[in-house]
Amino acid sequence: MNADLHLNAAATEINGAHPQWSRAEAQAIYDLPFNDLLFRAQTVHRQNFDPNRVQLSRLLSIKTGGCPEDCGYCSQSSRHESGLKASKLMEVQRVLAEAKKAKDAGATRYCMGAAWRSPKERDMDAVVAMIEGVKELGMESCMTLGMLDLGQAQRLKEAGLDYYNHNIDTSERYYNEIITTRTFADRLDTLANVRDSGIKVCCGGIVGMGEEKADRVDMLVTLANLPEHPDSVPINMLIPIEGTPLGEAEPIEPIEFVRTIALARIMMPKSHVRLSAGRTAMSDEMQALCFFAGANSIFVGDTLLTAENPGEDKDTALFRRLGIQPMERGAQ
Ligand code: SAM
Ligand code: DTB
Ligand code: SF4
Repeated sequence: MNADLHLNAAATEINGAHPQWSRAEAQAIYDLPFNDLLFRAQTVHRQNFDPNRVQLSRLLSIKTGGCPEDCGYCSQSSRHESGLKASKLMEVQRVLAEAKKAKDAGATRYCMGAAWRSPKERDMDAVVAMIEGVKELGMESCMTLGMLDLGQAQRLKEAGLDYYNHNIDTSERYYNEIITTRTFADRLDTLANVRDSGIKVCCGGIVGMGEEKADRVDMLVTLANLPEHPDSVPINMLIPIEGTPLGEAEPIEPIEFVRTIALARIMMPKSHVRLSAGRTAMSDEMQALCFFAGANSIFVGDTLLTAENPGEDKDTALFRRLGIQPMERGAQ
């Protein structure tokens, strides 16, 4: 079947909302000849964004390790022997000093992550102070603290939180192979609470966890069929961590990864698709293909939460070679 046919056939409008996707439609696009897929993804990208601008986010782990959850990929779960040292919630002033450095290095969004199942009441005052401080610096704020009920989400919104990251991680079908301590439905509940409180949603997943191609497609179909598309869609490539159940996982084939990015771009045309974890294991050429396929956000800095990231020098050099400019704050 040719690409144009899919262009017209794919996605059905329901009640004037964004198009709903069937698995079959999405799978057919994922499977297009690579050049057709990339051409189409780049066309959608150009209709919605400046193709030569990429948004820069900076991550900080505000509470590391000792997490009660059993996510099979994660260095921070207390159930795996990753050798990571657990630490307590960071002091607000230290977090804000790091945020200031990130701002000076060009990041427009500051993302703070905690290894919690969900935030505890006793931690909320500090978390609120962190959000307020990041906002005062003139950066967008993002947090990822685990599950939230509606009241917690509303409290974060009142503090001025712009984005909340909570990933579905994989397809509903494959999910139980990776995490048993919280369900796929729990994840969707948290996403609904975040959305209903008026905070923008950042939601994506991980590829390269031994899933099938159909799982990658289904994960994106779930995201694209949410009541609203997430504002940001982080696509992480598994960073295999020694001592975790996925420490020996086979790396994903790079072309499959690029296909995943392209499908995300096509199905969620106005979302920022983030080329997220795993860039240290990618060649410059693979990253360039991901940008061509519609990725337009990255994490900068030499650490993510606990794992390595390429760092400023490498990214500056890559951007120069590709003629890419950082996106301004709040710009498309
Ligand atoms: N504890 C919170 C939670 O899980 O909701 C927030 C932090 S958690 C580390 C954020 C996301 O990072 C996970 O949902 C997962 O998608 C991603 N992630 C964690 N470890 C990873 C790894 N080793 N490789 C790739 N992505 C990873
Ligand atoms: C997301 O999707 N990726 C980021 C962010 N959201 C919080 C985290 C990546 C973590 C990579 C592994 C680590 O640093 O421990
Ligand atoms: Fe805990 Fe989040 Fe890691 Fe899961 S991904 S073990 S919830 S820190």
